[in-house]
Amino acid sequence: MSEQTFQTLGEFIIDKQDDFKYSTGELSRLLSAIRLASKVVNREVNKAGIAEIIGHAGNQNVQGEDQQKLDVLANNLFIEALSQREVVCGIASEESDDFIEIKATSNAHLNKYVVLIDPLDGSSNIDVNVSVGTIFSIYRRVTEPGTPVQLKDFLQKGVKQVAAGYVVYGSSTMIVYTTGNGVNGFTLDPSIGTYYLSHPNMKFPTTGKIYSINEGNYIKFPQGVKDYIKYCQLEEGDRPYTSRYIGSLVSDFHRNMIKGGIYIYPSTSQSPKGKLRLLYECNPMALLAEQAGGKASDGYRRILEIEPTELHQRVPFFCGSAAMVTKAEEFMAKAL
Ligand code: AHM
Ligand code: MG
Repeated sequence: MSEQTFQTLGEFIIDKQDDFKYSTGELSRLLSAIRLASKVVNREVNKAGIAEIIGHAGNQNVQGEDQQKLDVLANNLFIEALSQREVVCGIASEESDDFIEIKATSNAHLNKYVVLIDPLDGSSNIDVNVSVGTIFSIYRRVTEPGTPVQLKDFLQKGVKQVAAGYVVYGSSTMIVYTTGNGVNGFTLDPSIGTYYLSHPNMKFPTTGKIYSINEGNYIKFPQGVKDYIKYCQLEEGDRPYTSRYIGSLVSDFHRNMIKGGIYIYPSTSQSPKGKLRLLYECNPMALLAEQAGGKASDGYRRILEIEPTELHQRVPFFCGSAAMVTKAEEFMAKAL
């Protein structure tokens, strides 16, 4: 197939602009900023081994976890790209304690959007050459354009997202996103730095045979999760299922969306709220899952309906093929 028959991400964004209900071209500019920053991060991730930039930056993020140099770099690159398009009024990042206000430079552009981002998720995988990802979530601000952005602009339910997506820096680099009209995936041709539409209208198979969970924590899991794991392992019908856990949410989600499967990061006896962050990780993945015909829950409730109360809030996360998530929820309810 000649390259002319492929649609580039840039063309796709412009083509789909009119499908978007606000249709002002602003969201297109925002997505273009993410596209550009992802290419720079991709370059840095790819040369991490040789550039000797692997390692800890020496400070910790707000959750008290070690922050790696590439996290800092990716954070800065995305913030810089998003700040320059006259569209975004505020950015909140998993790597920063508080949100950042971006001031509009002219009245013509009273920046309307807030972006929440996990710039480099799964970064503990970098020094062993395993895939990492960027996750982003976009909302329209709820406060008046032209006034300082406020916390409440960020603390919106996931159902209010106008777009969400991820970049997976894997054996090939892909950007996968939704603006509420299905999910599309684009693969980067690194030789010319262009993303091409490679996975149009992505859909989770309604059920699957893969379960992804850090089983090493089994002893700390709630009874419902333990029972569901035992169900996955039982020799009956199409079971036992296959266990696959990369430890990189974006990659585990991406594989499960293509092959059919469930990802679970439950509460544990040590971390009753689980590990993953509602605003930077779970909401964007939940919107993608639902837009692809899948399902996302905290074991009992729809993720997208949860009212956020703080920026770095954590939540248990069950996400993937709809029938599998429903089955896991049944086990959770039974064990109550
Ligand atoms: P991070 O944001 O600090 O990188 O943590 C999120 C990651 C997910 O990508 C992954 O699924 C999970 O943490 C793995 O955690 P664990 O090592 O506890 O299984
Ligand atoms: Mg993360």
